[in-house]
Amino acid sequence: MTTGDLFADQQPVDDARIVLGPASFVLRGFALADAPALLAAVEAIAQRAPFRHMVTPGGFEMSVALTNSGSLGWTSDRRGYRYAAQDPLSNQPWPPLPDVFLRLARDAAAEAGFPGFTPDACLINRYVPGTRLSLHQDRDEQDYSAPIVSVSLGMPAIFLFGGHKRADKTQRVPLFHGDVVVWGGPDRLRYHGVAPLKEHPHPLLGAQRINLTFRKAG
Ligand code: MD3
Ligand code: FE
Repeated sequence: MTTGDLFADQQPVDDARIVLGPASFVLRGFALADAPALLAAVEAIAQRAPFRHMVTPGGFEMSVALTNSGSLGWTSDRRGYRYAAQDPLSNQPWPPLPDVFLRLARDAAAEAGFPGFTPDACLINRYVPGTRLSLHQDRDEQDYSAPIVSVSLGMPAIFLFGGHKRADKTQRVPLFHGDVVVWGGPDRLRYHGVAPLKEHPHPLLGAQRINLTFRKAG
């Protein structure tokens, strides 16, 4: 028996990266040092573009609250999902991407093999205990060759990483404060979601989880 068999049910580790798929990596703690600056920037963004519960085209209110930063922001209503340059609550542009966001997204993407990543959108999701995100694909962006970079802050969550079909088996990946995940190439359109959050209060954020996802939407 090889050590590969012994650890067959573990994720393979390559330095501090956990390999989720052919082009998907967890960078454990990559954003830890920047977390206070990232959270201060989120607060400033939320003063101009408050967190809100979007309504899906099917008429359901999402349990996750969200806002956006960048030249494009993701929105949803009865008419569908789309990226828009203006916040529909204010009819003003979304707050621009702060330097600390841009630098972290670019550095994390480069670390995972995607040099030159320049996002134009950051979706900011806010979870409280019991909140979940059901399995979905992210397909509202123009260019699937760009990766998505995600930053987890606050309470831990179980990320569900599926395959290319909704019914494919999902891997359960715990994500902690400061973790960064990069998804690209052949993994870009895989189904994914977040299991209902358990209450594990975090020193900086209390009973909340904030997730930033950086995208090239336009
Ligand atoms: C894998 N957010 O906002 S981020 C989303 O933790 C979203 O808030 C989750 O899914 C969260 O759409 C997960 C990670 C993520 C984002 C996009 C992906 C993983 C992805 C696209 C393809 C594959
Ligand atoms: Fe998603």
